[in-house]
Amino acid sequence: MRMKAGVSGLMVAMMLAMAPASHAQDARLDPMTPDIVAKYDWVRPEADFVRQEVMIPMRDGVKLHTFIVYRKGTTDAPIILSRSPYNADGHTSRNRSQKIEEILPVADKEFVNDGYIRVYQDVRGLNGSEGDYVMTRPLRGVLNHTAVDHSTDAYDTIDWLVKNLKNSNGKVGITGSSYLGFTSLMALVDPHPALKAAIPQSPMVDGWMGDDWFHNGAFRVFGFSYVLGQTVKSGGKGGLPTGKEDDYDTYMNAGSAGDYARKWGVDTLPGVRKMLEHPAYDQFWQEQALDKILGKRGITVPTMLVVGEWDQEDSYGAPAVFKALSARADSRDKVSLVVGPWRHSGVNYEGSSLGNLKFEGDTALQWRTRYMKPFFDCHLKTNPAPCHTPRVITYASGANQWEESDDLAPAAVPLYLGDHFSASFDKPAGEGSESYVSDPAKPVTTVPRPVSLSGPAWPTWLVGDQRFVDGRTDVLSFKTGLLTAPVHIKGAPRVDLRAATSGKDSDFVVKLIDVYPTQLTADPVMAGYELALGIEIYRGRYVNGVSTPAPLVPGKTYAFSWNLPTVDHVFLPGHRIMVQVQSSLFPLYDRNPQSWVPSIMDAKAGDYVKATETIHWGGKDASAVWLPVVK
Ligand code: PG9
Repeated sequence: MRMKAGVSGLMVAMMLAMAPASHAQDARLDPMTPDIVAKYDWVRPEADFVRQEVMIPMRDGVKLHTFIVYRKGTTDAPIILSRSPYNADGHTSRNRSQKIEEILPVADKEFVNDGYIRVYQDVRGLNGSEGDYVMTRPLRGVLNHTAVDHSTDAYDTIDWLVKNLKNSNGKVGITGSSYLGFTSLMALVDPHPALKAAIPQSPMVDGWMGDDWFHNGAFRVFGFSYVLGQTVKSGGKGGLPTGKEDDYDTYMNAGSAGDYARKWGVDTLPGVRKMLEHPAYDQFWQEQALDKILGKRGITVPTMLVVGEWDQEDSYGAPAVFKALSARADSRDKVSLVVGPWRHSGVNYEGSSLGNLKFEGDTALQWRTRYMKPFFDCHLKTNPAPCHTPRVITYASGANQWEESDDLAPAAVPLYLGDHFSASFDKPAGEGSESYVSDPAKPVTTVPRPVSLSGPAWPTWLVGDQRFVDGRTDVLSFKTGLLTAPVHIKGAPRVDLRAATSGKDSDFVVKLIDVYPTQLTADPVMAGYELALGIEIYRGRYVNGVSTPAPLVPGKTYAFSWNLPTVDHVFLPGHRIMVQVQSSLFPLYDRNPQSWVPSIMDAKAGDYVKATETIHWGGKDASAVWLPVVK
């Protein structure tokens, strides 16, 4: 340090004292200090919440990774738990904000702002949790010989939470959509006494009947991509490396589902093999069907089941559980059903529109504030107001209004198919049939090509305008005249298709469609629109029993019968009702070879043959869609 003239000795002493000590220079990091550190706490002191990360021990010693989030100062608080395969850390760190409403999913806002504790947990074996992962792990019993399942894991988690969270009031609710809906339902089996309410949303209930993997025996090949992403530690994320091609071509070029799995190297994954090895409704599926399991046991915990009217993944589960529990005197009053105008899991997001459809305001928020919050409040708060939960809460699309009722309507009013492609509530005077050729080399596409099943169109494909198949000779469209009065349906329409095939196996797809007026100046996009209220497939080989596939007798007329998804819809005057029939819905579902093969998963190129499909109308074989008309 150079000194100015005249500086006193005292000043020199002071300046030396202020200079950085030489040992501080010595404390600088060695340039070769490794740069990776274990943790950064993004929750800063100014955050308006507490976010605890804990490992909760289960009865078998496995610890499950769990995040507990609540607003600072929360006391005497109910807990809402979700058990997820999709990363509890991610569920509780949206935006990395310092505001609680901004880190949690939007649907949690009303709860944490009203003093709830929110808990998200990684299911065993995934993300931060220990243990082995079995996809939708079956309950202990025939398929699961271990001591643990999602029912015990929920029990042990709830036990730990109520004993360790000093600011809780000891009451727990469970909720979540899809896989999280499945884990919510599992918690109802031998539930912990502190579990006071459940809201399973679009739960995966039966993977063969009509949830994620199969629908009435027809297989959704793109499930392999999900399995890859969820069950492979390294290299699994990002889906199959099929490129950006049209899925219609990609699946067609591969051949059968088994060929597709082999082509993309996923045939050895246990999750894929389990599907390939169980094409029929055998014990593997029967023993996992949660509607059957809960129907046998009943429930003790008040449960509100939720499903979207256009749920493209799990439309089957919630209504099936509602039906099974409603049939039991001990459970009927504990279960309610919500059907809203949503896509899969749409209830947790903004709900004022879906594709081209517009509703009256944010229907998802409306449900959350009018029904979900009061339901959890009345069961979980310390001194709650009494519960007034309607048994059935539905949004009537078409009329665009919420409805409360005691039950769905039975599918009791036949809408008959008739001559000249007519449809009518009156049985046709005569009888006859219409035919088409179904060619597995040119299956009917699910949505207009190019198809991307994992692309942005997937969540809204069910509300797409069905006019795109007009003109195909392998799609039959039967329709009513202009309606002069509203037709209100609330429940699951039932297809009764009297059909014959020239082949030995065949699929049938039925779409129930609201045809909008061709002049619609108020909403030109909807002019002439063909809006499906349900699109569902049925695999013919199961007509004599879902676990006993058998060849069809060529030319014999069968009664193929299956349900369309549960809806609440008003067909307005000036509209028409249409029923479309076809024999493929590709590439969403694998192609039926239409010749007999023991397992369609392994059909070979030469097995795929054209078949003539004949749909009967009138007389003793009167095809109809039975509508759950509200009287
Ligand atoms: N539908 C998804 C799923 C549920 C259960 C098993 C596999 C997939 C989901 O959205 O979570």
